[in-house]
Amino acid sequence: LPEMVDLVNRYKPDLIWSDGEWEAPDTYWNSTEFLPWLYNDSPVKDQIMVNDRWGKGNPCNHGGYLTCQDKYKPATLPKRKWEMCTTLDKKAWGYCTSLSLLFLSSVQELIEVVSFGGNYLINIGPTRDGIIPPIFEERLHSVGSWLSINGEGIYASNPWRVQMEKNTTTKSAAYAFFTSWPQNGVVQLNSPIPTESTKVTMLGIPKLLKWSESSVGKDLIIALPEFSPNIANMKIWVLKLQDVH
Ligand SMILES: *[C@@H]1O[C@H](CO)[C@@H](O)[C@H](O)[C@H]1NC(C)=O
Ligand SMILES: CC(=O)N[C@H]1CO[C@H](CO)[C@@H](O)[C@@H]1O
Repeated sequence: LPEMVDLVNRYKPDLIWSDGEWEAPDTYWNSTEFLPWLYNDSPVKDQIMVNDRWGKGNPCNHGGYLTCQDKYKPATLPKRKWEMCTTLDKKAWGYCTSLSLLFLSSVQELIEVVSFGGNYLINIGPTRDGIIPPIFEERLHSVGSWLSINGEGIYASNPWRVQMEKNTTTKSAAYAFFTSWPQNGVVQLNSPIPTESTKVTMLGIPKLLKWSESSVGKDLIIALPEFSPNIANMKIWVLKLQDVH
């Protein structure tokens, strides 16, 4: 408890990610003393955020936001803010010399998590002397360069009414993410309902795309640009749909 109080007073964190709670109840860990102090009297009481691992039985029940178990991914839209915490090395949270099961890209998982209203935490293990190996650096940079073009559909977005077509929405637009370029150059979406003022663009490309509504099934049919742009070397493109229901 004194160490936790010291950490907070000294470093004034925005977020505390507690772990290892399963060994004992929250009363044993003194979480029941620490958390009230943190939220009521600490120097970070107005901005602090915590996860849900503060004692046996807490995860998925109590907490600032829910992490449940590692690599947790809900099947339906959760009522509360949640987080998927996962690793770039499929097998390890710490640095492991074999690195044999490295994920090629995290962007697809990122958009799935965000479409369900989650936060995405990617763990990488630094080496024993504190270095982030270049292979991890490359993976993180590639997520960053994809976000520099497509982040508009990720940051400050809220889950849309439909998740399976992987849409998120801000106040003014819905975003549709797709991961394979259709051979006929046409994307067909059956959830968004267009209006007379609907505008469709692809993030990273300035011009408006042509769209129409199919007579059968009322699908929104969108003509993609003639060539598939190589957006940040990643085969995940984002359509921005303005004025759809
Ligand atoms: C909880 O706080 C008490 C009183 O400060 C202390 O004796 C005990 O070691 C703390 N428990 C843990 C697990 O840190
Ligand atoms: C989880 C969720 O919202 N699923 C919905 C996704 O969209 C399909 C079809 O539009 C619905 O049937 C699902 O319920």
